[in-house]
Amino acid sequence: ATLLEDLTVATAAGQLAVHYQPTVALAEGRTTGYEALLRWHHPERGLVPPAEFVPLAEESGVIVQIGRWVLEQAVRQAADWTAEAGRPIAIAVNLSPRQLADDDVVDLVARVLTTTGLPADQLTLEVTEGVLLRDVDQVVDQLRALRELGVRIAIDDFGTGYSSLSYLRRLPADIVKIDRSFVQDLGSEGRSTTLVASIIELARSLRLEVVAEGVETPEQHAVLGDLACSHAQGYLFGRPQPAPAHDHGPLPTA
Ligand code: G
Ligand code: G
Ligand code: NA
Ligand code: MN
Repeated sequence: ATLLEDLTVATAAGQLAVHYQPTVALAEGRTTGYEALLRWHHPERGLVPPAEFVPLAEESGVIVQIGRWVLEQAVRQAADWTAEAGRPIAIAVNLSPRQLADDDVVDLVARVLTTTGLPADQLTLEVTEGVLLRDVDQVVDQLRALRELGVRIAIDDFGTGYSSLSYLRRLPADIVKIDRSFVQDLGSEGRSTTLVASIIELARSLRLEVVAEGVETPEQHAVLGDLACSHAQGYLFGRPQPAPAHDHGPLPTA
């Protein structure tokens, strides 16, 4: 079978898993939420990286079904963690261009929030500049409708695209995630530090929250603290990991 044929049955076969990576509020130094990251345990090939199968899923459209499953799992998990922790635990879910273009996405998100009881402001949907390669007016309409539900929108991998500033202008957003390629050189390379400082300042002026991605060292952490960066993710704080194992069962469909 081809990789795509295998992927088409992977959800039903229980081969997909959602892993969770913490997001930390730097001032308080505690976890405020998690990003959901998809994993595929292929029966013969082993762990297939998302970089290999997400583009395939996107191109074929299978991402719509898979993405719905990820959203259901992740939002349910955040609702459980919130109940266990006794404080709000946020969840960020990646939304591909195709998923965002899907007519049902707003209803789907609304239904998953209702079913799980997770407050809408605890869900962030992450999009990349790839969404601008589609019908921009439709994308903006969908993002507005999602925000009207109370959900937050994050621009992922910020700074790496050809048009980062233009998508800040065009897309309704609440959060920018600074791509890890900038964070990598923090402290050791003057230009990267200046660039990250500028992105943080820009975000502040636009009243956007900032998440620095890919923080691996105490030095990077310290520089981000000096720059008053609000949130961060990275191996220093936690790797993507499976949620504590217990079966949540299928979500009832409305
Ligand atoms: O998970 P890393 O661990 O390897 O993720 C690699 C890429 O796959 C990232 O660009 C990430 O945004 C994407 N990705 C991971 N999980 C999902 C998902 O649930 N949906 C979509 N659309 N992309 C995902
Ligand atoms: O494109 P997106 O930002 O959604 O993808 C996140 C990717 O970054 C995932 O593949 C995740 O496993 C990876 N990642 C998360 N934290 C770190 C880190 O500290 N270092 C590196 N190298 N990768 C990271
Ligand atoms: Na992401
Ligand atoms: Mn990213």
